Amino acid sequence: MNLPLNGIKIIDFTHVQAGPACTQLLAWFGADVIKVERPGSGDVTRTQLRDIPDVDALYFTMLNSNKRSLTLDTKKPEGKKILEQLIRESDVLVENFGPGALDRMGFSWERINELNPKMIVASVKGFSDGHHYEDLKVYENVAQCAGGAASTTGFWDGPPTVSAAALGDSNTGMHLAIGILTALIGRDKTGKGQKVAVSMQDAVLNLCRVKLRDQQRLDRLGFLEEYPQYPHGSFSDVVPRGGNAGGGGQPGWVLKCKGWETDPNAYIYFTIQGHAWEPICKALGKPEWIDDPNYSTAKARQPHIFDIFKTIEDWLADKTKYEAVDILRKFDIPCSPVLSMKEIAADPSLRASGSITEVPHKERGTYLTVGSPIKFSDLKPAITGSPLLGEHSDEVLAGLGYGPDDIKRLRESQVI
Ligand code: CAO
Repeated sequence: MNLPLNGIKIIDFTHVQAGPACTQLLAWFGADVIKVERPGSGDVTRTQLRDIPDVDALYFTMLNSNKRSLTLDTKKPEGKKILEQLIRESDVLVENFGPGALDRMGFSWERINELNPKMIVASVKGFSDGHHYEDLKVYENVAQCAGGAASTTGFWDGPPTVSAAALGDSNTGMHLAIGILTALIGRDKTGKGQKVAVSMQDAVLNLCRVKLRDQQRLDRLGFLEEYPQYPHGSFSDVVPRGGNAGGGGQPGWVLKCKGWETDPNAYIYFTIQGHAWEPICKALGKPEWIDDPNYSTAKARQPHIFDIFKTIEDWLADKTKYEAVDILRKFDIPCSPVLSMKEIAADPSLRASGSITEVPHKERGTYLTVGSPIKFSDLKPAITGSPLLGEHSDEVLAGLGYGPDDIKRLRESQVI
């Protein structure tokens, strides 16, 4: 299949999640992604949280599909030489090492630009260059705390809370992918490469923009009308944690359905969209609420919104989450069952669309992984299994002109 990124060669100098998520996306769309890994050990996620002894962990396999793996010790002179050769003939180098690691290895932006002025160098770091925390190493939850997500997630009577969604890792990788594609288009116009950087703090913040909106509204008004703290509770001078409240102008909450006592996910998310009030009342069998001045406007409803949610929960008590959504969807009410990972893994629609898919792996058999969430009319990426450590070393080196004897020697001296 002729894929849009065919012909784009990427040196994938990434590890853990943020960088690999970015390069995996580009590999799905046709780029030749060569993952450069330390001989003997490789990406740390190969061994983290293993479910099968001595086999690459799912953490690794689910972030590195469609790639090739080259082992290379880039601190050894011969390893550096090979990396230089790769840089000369590649389009993009992506890395997410700790601050300064690439420079210490001898591959500063200036040096790479000298080797290949068309090269795009894309980096993930915890904080932006020049930030007062620029020297810090960062993992997912650290980024969620630094980007404003943790202080605004959770319940008001509990501590700051991190999300299970990889806002710091995969989200930063997606931002970086957009940056790389933009730089590639820019290079078509200028003929020049450039440095592209995304910090995890900035990528989290970019998703928390409504909370920055709320801080400004709070500064001006002293309250936030859509938060559960309004009108009966109190506000301080910082955006509070709002539990499961809707983040836009629509009140919503996670509501119990039949079976919630034993099933931790027997819930739906229910949204009271302003103009859907009439259908909501009809769906709930409460037609008298439609014109009641205590209920008919969003403002009138807010002081007793939790009583309204309680009434909806009473209505939900004899309905499973699926039955409830099947009724509510007929009334055009924005809602969804709270789905467990087990339900998602078995969801036939997600499988049919390719959003989750089973792929073969040389050592673990097939494994379930995510496919492209981006759908195209003319492209359905085929997801292939992740490479074994160094699986493609020989073929990549042969492509650079190394013969079997050279490769044997490089292996014996642990350069690859
Ligand atoms: N050959 C030789 N050396 C290699 C190598 C290779 N193929 N690949 C990596 N190394 C070396 C690096 O050069 C570095 O050496 P120095 O520290 O001596 O310069 C060393 O390995 C460690 O790299 P690191 O600092 O990136 O690794 P770490 O485990 O200490 O830190 C992490 C991990 C993620 C905290 C850090 O990389 C980081 O902050 N990255 C930026 C933010 C980020 O992406 N975080 C996401 C983490 S989860 O997605």
